[in-house]
Amino acid sequence: MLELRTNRGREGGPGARAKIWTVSETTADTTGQQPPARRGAAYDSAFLRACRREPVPHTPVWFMRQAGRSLPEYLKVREGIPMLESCMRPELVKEITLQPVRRHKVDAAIFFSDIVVPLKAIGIDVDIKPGIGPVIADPIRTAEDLKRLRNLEPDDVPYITEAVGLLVDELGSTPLIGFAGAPYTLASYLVEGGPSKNHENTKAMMYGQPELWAELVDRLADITSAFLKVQIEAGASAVQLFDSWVGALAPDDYRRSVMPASTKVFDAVAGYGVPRIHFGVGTGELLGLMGQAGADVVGVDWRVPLNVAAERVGPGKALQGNLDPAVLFAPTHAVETKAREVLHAAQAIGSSGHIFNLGHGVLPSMDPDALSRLVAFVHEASAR
Ligand code: 1CP
Repeated sequence: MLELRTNRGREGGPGARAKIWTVSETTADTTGQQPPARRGAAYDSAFLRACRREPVPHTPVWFMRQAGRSLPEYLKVREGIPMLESCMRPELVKEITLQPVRRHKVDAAIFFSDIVVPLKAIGIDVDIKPGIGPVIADPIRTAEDLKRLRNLEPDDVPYITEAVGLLVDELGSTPLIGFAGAPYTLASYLVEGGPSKNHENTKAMMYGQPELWAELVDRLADITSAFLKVQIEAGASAVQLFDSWVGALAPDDYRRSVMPASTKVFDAVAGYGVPRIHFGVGTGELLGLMGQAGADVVGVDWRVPLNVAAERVGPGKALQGNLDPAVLFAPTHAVETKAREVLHAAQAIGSSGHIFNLGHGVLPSMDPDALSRLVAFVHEASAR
């Protein structure tokens, strides 16, 4: 069982409400006050230390999509509750977020939500259909459609603030990662109307109506920034910007049509001082640019070894990844051999600055025990 500690004690004594920080407090550091990332109970956790490229007692590990999917206890508490509705129930969000931390002993929790939650919160008709993913009733394809994308206000998502607050109180020294979808990936759902293999409509707009496209991703950057700010101000100690499908683009198109919007998001949350992680699938050719967009940590999928990724990203950034998720279906000895290869390749980054993860998310049919064994193995094999 996870030992549930409170982070309230340090600042205000047991029972005191965790302090909610604002950007002005964290950037106007004239009083010698430190930003929240330095004050939180998780500040010295292996995960946050690795994000800052500081020495760690062991390589920290967590898994993208660790909350939900493969866990029987998740399927049980979600029974009969539609996905998006479950994201709006703070007690349920807290329970689902904690489940993989208790079970696998991972070094960080990822907030249970979805990248389309902020879109739903501003009134977009979106649903998450079982076995499909997000489906948008009226796709956004014209300047008129764009008017439906208004800014997100904190009051639109009170359940997020509440759930994050509940979680940081329970998690104590275990960091909570907040997240959002990056402008390109969100745009791909909005323009296509749902999951898409080739992103035809998205690219047609990007190439054929560059001004409309720029306006779309700029608006999404503002919505995403607002969504991340809500999570940070409520106590998240790191954020991950998922650009899952941006690997569909060539570097020049990324630089011209996507990078300005992603940079806007990273700039918007820079003042908080919490580590910013950036991840996409199939982004081997984009790793350098994705780092330059403003990430402190670059997520790498399994197609590029971490030592090669380190060269592409350049100095000054931590790396996260990158075991092929499918390896988890092999016998334990094979999982350990492949995990050791990841740890070896990561040594190229230096003695610190690596967060172990999968190259993409946990798959629904994965054996949860295999994930728990992998966490223990990474901790043991990397112990300094
Ligand atoms: O009913 C269900 O259980 C639905 C399955 C599910 C879950 C558990 C969806 C639908 N979303 C989620 C939660 C979720 N989504 C989390 C939870 C925290 C964790 O990581 O454990 C996170 C981080 C996401 C983020 C997300 N949603 C991404 C980026 C991460 C990634 O995997 O690349 C994307 C692309 C989505 C869209 C989405 N939502 C759900 C599905 C099945 C999809 C992908 C659909 C597609 O293939 O396009």
